[in-house]
Amino acid sequence: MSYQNYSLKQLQQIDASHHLHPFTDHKELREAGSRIITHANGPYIYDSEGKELLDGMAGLWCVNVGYGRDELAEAAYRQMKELPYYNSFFKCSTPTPVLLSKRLAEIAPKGIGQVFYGSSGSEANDTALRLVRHYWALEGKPEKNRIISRKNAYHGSTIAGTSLGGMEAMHKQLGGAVPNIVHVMMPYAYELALPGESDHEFGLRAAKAVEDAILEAGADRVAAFIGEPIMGAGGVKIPPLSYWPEVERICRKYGVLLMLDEVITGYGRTGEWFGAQSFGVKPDTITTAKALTSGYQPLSALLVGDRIARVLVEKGGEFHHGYTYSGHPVACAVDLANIDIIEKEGLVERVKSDTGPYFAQALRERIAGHPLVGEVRSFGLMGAIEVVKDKATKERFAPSGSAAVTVRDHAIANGLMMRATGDTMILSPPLIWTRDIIDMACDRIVKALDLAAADLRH
Ligand code: PXG
Repeated sequence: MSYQNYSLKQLQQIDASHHLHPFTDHKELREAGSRIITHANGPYIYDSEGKELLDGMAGLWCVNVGYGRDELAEAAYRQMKELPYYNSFFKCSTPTPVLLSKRLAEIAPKGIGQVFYGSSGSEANDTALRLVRHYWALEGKPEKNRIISRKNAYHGSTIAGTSLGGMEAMHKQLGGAVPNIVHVMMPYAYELALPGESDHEFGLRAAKAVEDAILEAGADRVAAFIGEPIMGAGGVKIPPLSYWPEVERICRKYGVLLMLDEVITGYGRTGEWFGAQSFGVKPDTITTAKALTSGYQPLSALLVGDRIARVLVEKGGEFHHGYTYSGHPVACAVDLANIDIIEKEGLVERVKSDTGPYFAQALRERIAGHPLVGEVRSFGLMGAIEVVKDKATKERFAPSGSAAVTVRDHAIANGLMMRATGDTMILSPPLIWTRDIIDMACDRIVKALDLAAADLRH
């Protein structure tokens, strides 16, 4: 590629003139200019000024095997030469999605053996929404079509994704969500637990909100409950261990399907292949994307449980839904190579028994005591740091969200790419991070917190 012929300034000017970015205030962006990432290797990304940054977010929660993997590039190259594209409509198929479906069925929780492909998490959730409604229609219960979700959930940015999600600002701009989706409280103990309430009790109370919503609508009107095992974009909100088994019990009691959105938690991040396994629940659908290909190709896979698949097959009738790129051969070839790497290098096990516990300990021992930090929490290689003005009262800095942005900017200036969401700092690094890299990241976080504390005091 010949971008080297352009200066940083020129690239920024062209970007500002022609490129509309996602989730961006374009006035602000055009004043500031964008940060242009030009290449990457292993755990590092590099910008057009040559600055090296440790990528604490694995791209956008996706580059689980790290950057610069020749195997993935070669898998794409080979597949493009052999068969760059053919569709899987009209009773056609191509070899790579066939083989990938078998592979995914092998690593998915037991009883989940079918796969529907798309190109993004949003598309997969659109599929999931249609599929559960279609399932109940096939079962002769078309009025059982309501979906229960959570406030502050993120399920994508298409109309279905936004509607399923519980992000207020997104709903406001949507001007009319898909009907019959309701949102209940999230399991976020740090802000929502009552004084004296244990984590366990809080988890049960948050699950009870799902039962209340089912009872309010009437169980014969509720199709499914959808949730991220750990809320990601909403701020790495880790539910108490009592939450998911209780949600599952409630769903089973009332005949409500359980849909897990594992676009972030899937493929090793929690120390198991899926968050479902970490929290001990058996969902009816699992939405996956992102780390499915470690972000090297756009691909999503909705994993579908046998209960739903059986009805689709037994009752028949067309499911009127699909995408040009459903089962794209190149994306599926890259995915097969990606799963090979995760398996060969034992990355899931490494997160569970080595780097995950070490990460938790490092956050606890090195970050939690900082005066700006209200709480640290992590699960596997997903972590959050709550930024507060007062540790004891949990008072935040005003305006809301500004303090975390200050910390983030210092982290980036000191060589660590992190995200700030609201007043929460987030980490979701590649699963190739070692103990040494975790130490290096913590050094940079401590420095960023110290510098931010000095700024915020003024
Ligand atoms: N579900 C979950 C749980 C996600 O995190 C999607 C669905 C949608 O995936 P696509 O591929 O359509 O983007 C996501 C995506 C952030 C951020 O700011 C998070 C996501 C996307 C963009 C930004 O943390 N998650």
